[in-house]
Amino acid sequence: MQYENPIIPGFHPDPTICRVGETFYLATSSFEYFPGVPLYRSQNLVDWEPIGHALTRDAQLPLEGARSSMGIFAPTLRHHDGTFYLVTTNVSNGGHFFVTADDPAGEWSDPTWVDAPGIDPDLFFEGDTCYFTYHADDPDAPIKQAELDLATGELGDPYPVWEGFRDPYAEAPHVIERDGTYYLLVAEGGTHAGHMVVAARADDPAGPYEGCPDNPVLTHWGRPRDEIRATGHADLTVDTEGQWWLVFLGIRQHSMWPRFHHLGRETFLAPVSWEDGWPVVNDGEPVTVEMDAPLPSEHREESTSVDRTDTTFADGLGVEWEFRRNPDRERYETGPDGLTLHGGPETLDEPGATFVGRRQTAFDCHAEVTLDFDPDEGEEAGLALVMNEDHHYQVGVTRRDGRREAVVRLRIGDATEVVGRTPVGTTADLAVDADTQTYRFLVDGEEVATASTRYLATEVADGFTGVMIGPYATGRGRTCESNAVVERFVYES
Ligand code: 6LW
Repeated sequence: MQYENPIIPGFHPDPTICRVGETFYLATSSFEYFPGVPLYRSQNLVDWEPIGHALTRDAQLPLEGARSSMGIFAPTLRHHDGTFYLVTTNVSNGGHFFVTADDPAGEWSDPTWVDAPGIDPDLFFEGDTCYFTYHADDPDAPIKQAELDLATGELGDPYPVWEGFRDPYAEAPHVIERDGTYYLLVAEGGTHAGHMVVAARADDPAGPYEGCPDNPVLTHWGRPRDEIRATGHADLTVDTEGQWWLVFLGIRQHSMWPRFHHLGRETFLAPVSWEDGWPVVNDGEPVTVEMDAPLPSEHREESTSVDRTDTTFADGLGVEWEFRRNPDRERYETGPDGLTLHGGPETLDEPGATFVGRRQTAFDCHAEVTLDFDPDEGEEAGLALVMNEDHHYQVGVTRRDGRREAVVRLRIGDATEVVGRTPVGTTADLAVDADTQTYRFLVDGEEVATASTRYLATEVADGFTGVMIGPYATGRGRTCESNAVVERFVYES
């Protein structure tokens, strides 16, 4: 059956997957965004339904002071004895912890904290033992393991399980069992062009592990012209037909030179076969956008090509919406008028700005807000494209020298520039039309300015996330007196 990669487009790095019955569940890392750790569900590994987040309460996800691309790093999602476990690391507050749930679409527990260094924790259950395997931030022993007491979060004495293939910074370990053999998947080479997946196996979950003679089992290193690059950080699952699958992160780079990517690291899928007891990914071939593989159940061709949000916020914020760090909830009111934003003194140049976004999931997309806003002098509200506090673009309504106008402002590192202005009424349609290279900003249907996508790309902005699109409001140094009402938001790729 044909399917398209990425299976979950837009900023969805470090995917982890498990299957319960005929349903697959997948989670990705979320860094400074709240709620944290988005969760998805699928029957066929290609059509994924968002079912919410694992970390929905401030007590689970303290992001106070989290710098951009810090906060929540890679998770592992597993199911054991009727309970879902999600283990991850808040690198900004508290370190490793796990939460549990009976239904991943429901509420998850408060954290059980686990005291160990490093990132990328994994859980593997065998009998009454839970093995906690992690990147230990120790070049002499990058991947360590210890037995975990699930009741207390206490760890036994850690021990090294594998020195890795060739990179002292081996990370992202996952232990998976197949036919009585224990496999260790690890990422090496860093999360950019050198990224790779390497494998090892053992007769016991605690090792000793021997490396696959054909490592790396997946890499796009050395393929600079491929659209898909940086493949790595993988997790394995098997479907009900016994077909194995690898989910992993990758990037889709712009087709022109030099290569940039601004959608972030996305989630990809490839089939896995086994030869001499070792995993072979996609028959040893590079992963492509168009794939053909024996999916576990019917896949509706058209379903993955359109990602659409069209909302008046009458039912509140859907699961696709996330805030940058823990939000001041009084600044966001949904109801029959739409989403009312109360701008604070913070602009998008600083943490705490009034902004809520959803992922940009395709190079070619359209986003639009219908905004009802009559600003006082210096107040502003509109539609923003955000990578981080130092790299963001926005089209907003403001008042300057008594005149109400729409402005297009670009923040690119140390430079901030207003690149377009036009008079505007108290109700305005503010839109962005995007393709691979360019964002076009429109006010009431008329193009006001354009900007290159490349200056929001990871290669410029750095970091682990991807562009988020959504409404913002700011008093630009003081609290807004005027409320900005987003009557409607539309996003379509
Ligand atoms: C993730 C680690 C990594 O925890 O980046 O490049 C971190 N590899 O595995 C954030 O995605």
